[in-house]
Amino acid sequence: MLRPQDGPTRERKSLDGLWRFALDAEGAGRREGWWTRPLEAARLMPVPASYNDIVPSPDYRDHVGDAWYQSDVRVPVGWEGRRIVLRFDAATHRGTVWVGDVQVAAHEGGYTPFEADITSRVTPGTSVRVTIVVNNELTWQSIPPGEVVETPAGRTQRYHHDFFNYAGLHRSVWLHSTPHTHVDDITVTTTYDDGVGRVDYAIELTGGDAQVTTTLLAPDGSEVAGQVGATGTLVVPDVHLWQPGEGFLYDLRVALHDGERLVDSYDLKVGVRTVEVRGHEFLVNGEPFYFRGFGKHEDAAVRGKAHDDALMVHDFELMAWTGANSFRTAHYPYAEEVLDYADRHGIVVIDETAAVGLNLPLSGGMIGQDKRPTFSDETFNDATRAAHAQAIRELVARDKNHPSVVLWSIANEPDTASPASRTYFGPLLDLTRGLDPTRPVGVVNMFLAPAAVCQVSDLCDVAMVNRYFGWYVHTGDLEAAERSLEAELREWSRKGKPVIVTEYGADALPGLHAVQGEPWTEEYQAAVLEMSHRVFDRVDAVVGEHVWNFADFATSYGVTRVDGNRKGVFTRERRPKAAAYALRRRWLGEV
Ligand code: BDP
Repeated sequence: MLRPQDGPTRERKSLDGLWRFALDAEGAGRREGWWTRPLEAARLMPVPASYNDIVPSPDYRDHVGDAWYQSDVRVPVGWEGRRIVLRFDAATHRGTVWVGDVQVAAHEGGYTPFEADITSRVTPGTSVRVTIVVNNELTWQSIPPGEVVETPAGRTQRYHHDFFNYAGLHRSVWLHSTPHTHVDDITVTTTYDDGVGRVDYAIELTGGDAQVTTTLLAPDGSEVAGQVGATGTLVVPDVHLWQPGEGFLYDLRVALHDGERLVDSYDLKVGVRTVEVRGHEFLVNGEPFYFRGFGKHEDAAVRGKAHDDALMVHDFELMAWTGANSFRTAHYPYAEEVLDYADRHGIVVIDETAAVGLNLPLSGGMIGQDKRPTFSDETFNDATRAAHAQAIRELVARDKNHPSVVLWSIANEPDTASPASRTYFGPLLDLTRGLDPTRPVGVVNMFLAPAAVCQVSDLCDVAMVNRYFGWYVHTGDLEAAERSLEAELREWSRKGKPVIVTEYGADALPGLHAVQGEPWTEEYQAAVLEMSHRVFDRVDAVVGEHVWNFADFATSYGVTRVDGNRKGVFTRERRPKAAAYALRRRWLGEV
């Protein structure tokens, strides 16, 4: 699905701002038709934002169920005769949308966009009521999953993943217009040989017939290649590659013509690069690439999981300050603005679905609390897999053209010690490869499924492993941790694939210091990283280190969480802990 853009044939209008808002834990709104009238007893809620921390009340923070947003939207007068589309960049975890009294869209999954053609429902120049009910319940069949349980306190949301279940309209809302005959989708794949680039493209158009032309433009606006036809190859002499550290981008301009008349036009950024796994190596443009960086979260005070350009640019600047060259979108697809930024700056991305917590023996760093089997008819079943498959389809459809994305992660730390995980994941890995044959794919492994136990590692292209030696295992004993980490990574090396350590680290409370190696101190967190780095440097198959986490983040409550997860090398306010300086020393050679 193409993003809205302004251009010679297209226009977009942001609907961000303050919307009328009402919580509806009882689900009355769907029975009573709240979309048919102005929301009663509404308060104003910012969009984009998670609603949970905006109002200081457990009713908001711990809300389970429906939440209604409503706004009166004026359709630009100049859009007469055009196709008009309403788009939500995200509604977490599902949303149903009405324009006036009519339902126009329903979407499942809180981290991918959806839209509705509302041309027949609106009149340019007039105002229309837009209502969306957003629901945050996680079930055995949602991605991510969870379980709503009845407790004396009422309905309570439980989940096995380690970040707070923020909800609401986390990303922008758009009204946009296109011509009726328009470019509906673009798929681009790239390669090069001997200095000559190839951009293979496929254009889908809808709404009528038109002649398709494609032009590839250099950043100075000069034309480097052009072609007629909905599918084809653009040949780029003296290609300037997209490289880690140098986000060189061309513009692919797709134009639809009816005779001389321009019908539609869409510009897509294109980076020419290749990705390949060969033996123990992960190659970008044929060169071994070593991932240095972080698992991140979309998380900040007040706004929760909302996208925010100021915070995004600051996070990228801080990553650059540490010397990072890459990150993983743990544990869900991030806002598209983040991938655009990564494209432009040559930052490498591991792109992850929201399939986190498919692991009943494990929960937020605690083991053995839940004895039920992970995969069964009553727990994660065929319907879960169908929802998971849809999450993969939407991720690939959204992000397939980003040069920064080099690897798909279709799940974080599922229970791959269970034999049933193979039947569950085999078809999903095949599906991903079918959707995108150009990128490797994997499943992020957890410590209960080491190399000899994991049921899916041979189905993955890359070993992505999360390990907490020195923290959950061998707490406070870095010598034992170093031996165990090395032994384990050597086991993984024997699989003959590149190994990326997608998580390692330790919690630290900023300001807590000790001269001895005491867990929770800043010194100990830095020492765990340094110990891990010594091991990584001894094991050739290790081609990447992503510290968990870039910054402290909110979680559900638990005895191992002190105001959230404190494994950030930055605090939640983005102040550095000692570990951030340790990374600068390693990644930039700064002393
Ligand atoms: C891993 C998870 C991650 C957690 C982390 C931790 O992948 O989401 O936050 O451990 O315990 O199990 O800090």
